[in-house]
Amino acid sequence: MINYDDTITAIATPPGRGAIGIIRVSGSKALAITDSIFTPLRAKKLSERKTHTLTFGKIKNAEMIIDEVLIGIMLGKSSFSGEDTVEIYCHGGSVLLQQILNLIVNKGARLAQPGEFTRRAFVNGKIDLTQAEAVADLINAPTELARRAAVSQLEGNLRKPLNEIREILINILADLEAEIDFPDDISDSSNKNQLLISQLNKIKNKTNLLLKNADTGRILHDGFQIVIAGKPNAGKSSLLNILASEERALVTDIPGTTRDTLEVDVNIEGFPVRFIDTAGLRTARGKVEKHGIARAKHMISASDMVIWISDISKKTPTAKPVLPDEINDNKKVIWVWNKCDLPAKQTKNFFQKINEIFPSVKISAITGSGINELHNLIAEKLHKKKILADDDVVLMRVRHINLLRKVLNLINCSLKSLKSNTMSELIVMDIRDSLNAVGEITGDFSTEDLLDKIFSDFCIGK
Ligand SMILES: Nc1nc2c(ncn2[C@@H]2O[C@H](COP(=O)(O)OP(=O)(O)OP(=O)(O)O)[C@@H](O)[C@H]2O)c(=O)[nH]1
Ligand SMILES: [Mg+2]
Repeated sequence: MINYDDTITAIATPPGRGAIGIIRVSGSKALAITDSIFTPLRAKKLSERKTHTLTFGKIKNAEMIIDEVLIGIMLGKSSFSGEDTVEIYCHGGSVLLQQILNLIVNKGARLAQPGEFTRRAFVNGKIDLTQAEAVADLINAPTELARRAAVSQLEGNLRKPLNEIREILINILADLEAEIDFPDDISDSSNKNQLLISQLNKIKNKTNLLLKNADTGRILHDGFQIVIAGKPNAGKSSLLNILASEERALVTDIPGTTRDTLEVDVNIEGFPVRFIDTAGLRTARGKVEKHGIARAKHMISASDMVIWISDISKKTPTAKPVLPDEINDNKKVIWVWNKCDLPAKQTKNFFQKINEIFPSVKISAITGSGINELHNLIAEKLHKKKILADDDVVLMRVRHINLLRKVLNLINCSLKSLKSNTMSELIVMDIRDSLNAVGEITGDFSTEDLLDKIFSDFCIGK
């Protein structure tokens, strides 16, 4: 169980050399501990200074000077964590930072756990859980679009509609409970039912609106996985290299060159896209290739999209396209004809068949022709999921999405119960569960285990 009463400290800057390094101290003894190792040049001790001031001086271990530093203090509620906070800006050497950190720990601070400063901000009521999660998402944002979505959430754009839903649920609950406690008071039950239905529909609309962009949010948070698959020698690795703009994968004219999967991250119109090169699919020759092909098939089934790459200069042995069973949905396939710099050996009929089933494009991974068209096809699929406006709420975490789907289900159940005149007690239970689910998103209703899980993904010092 985490203790929120002690004073915590951590290096807040990444490891390695840098112009400056930052150490954070937060808690009731932050000022006293730092004062005990700090000699200000002119000004008063830190504990005598006002909030949001900077003080220049020296960090000393007994009489030995460790570094010249600038120290910022933010007191009580006005700090990020909601408690007295000291930030030491020193030179950015890792030995130096470690030494200052050790001094602070020796004076009574505890090393902070990952995300513990943010966790304290949450516990002290400075932010709700959606905003705490947005802090991590902002730091991890792989693209500009993901950054915008995280900032929007940090600004409270998810918190606000959730609070509105919560208010409505609380009102409904109060009315229903009153009805159960004082059944004789029901003056106009059909009117009341109408009101209840309209309130429930209001929640339903708000929840649906939040879930509308869930798909986009998941991609911004987790990335969009595109697997490049096909027969050996079709040009998968060559395509990966051209998409990555560098020679990442080994290319040879020997079929079966690629055994393992190879990943490259590319930004396509703001969406973080991961292309995965895989082993060519055929009857495996040897143990290594067998493992490689199994891995390729696993990647195909877990992917968001498959680029099926086919050599246009080779006659296809079957009259119909044959794709691996792992492609469980034809809609996630883009058919790419590669080697268009060579004469095509396909029948007109076959081309036509492909065009009827899949979006397709002709490219040459050697000359680069058709790559723009392929890029556009991918972007088109992603654009369908594009965020509409800057302040649009985009659910980025599966946790939020699942809990809101639960709310939606419960509200639908309540609506059904009302129509079939089921007892109010059952509706009350559903409304209470909805309230708890909303509370779990915002953190009004949370357990230490849940908080441990959420904050363990954070950096140390945040
Ligand atoms: N003419 C021509 N040759 C290509 C093209 N793309 C790839 N090749 C050649 O085809 C051969 C196989 O290319 P790779 O990119 O290694 O093919 P692969 O699909 O990754 O093959 P495996 O890893 O064996 O499954 C190499 O000799 C490439 O130079 C193309 O567009 N045109
Ligand atoms: Mg290859």
